[in-house]
Amino acid sequence: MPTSCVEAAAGTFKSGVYKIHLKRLSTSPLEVFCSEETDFGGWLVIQRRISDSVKYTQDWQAYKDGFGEIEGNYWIGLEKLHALTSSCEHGLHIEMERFDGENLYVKYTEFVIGSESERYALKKMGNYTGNAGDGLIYHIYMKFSTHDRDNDLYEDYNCAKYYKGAWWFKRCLYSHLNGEYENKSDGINWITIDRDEELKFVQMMIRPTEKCLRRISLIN
Ligand SMILES: [Ca+2]
Repeated sequence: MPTSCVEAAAGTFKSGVYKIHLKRLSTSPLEVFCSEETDFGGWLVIQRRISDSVKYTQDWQAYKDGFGEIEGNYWIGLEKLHALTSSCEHGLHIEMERFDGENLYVKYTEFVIGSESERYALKKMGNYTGNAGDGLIYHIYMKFSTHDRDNDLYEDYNCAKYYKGAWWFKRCLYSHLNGEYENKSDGINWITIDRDEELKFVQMMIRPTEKCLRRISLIN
């Protein structure tokens, strides 16, 4: 059983739903969407926004477990994100599309999400490359916040409640990809593109680094 999209889609090089095995998860094997379209493929989709059909104003338990549809609007779940990114080094790739049709992306060489006792903090991001600007570095070391679990840095203010979503909020944000779909002022936002613009399409994906893949091949 493959442990990543790199292995799962290696035979076909086709995007789609595959099963991978995760030692740390009781829900293993896990069905995941692997994207082969971008950057040599092997990317596992952890979040996607394509329409307003799924609400992202969900609570802590929903963000922990995951919600949505694997081929549509989707959130993989923080527990899986922690298991994946803490077991082996991963990079992060985010694809974004503006309503005028322009495609933008960002890439980070590392992506590590802490455990639930660490409030699923954004622990590592590595180096940035891309053409959308670095809208995530502001959020490093922040804990994850939902409307019912306020872990942001404002004492008397609930960022998740105000921005109707969930993210690694600080005071409050430079990006928020779980924002409301088609909310013009405070929606799905990546501020280094434009503070008052919301995005038509977003897809967050992770992939094991070469270092991780080398280690796996040595163990097996
Ligand atoms: Ca607060």
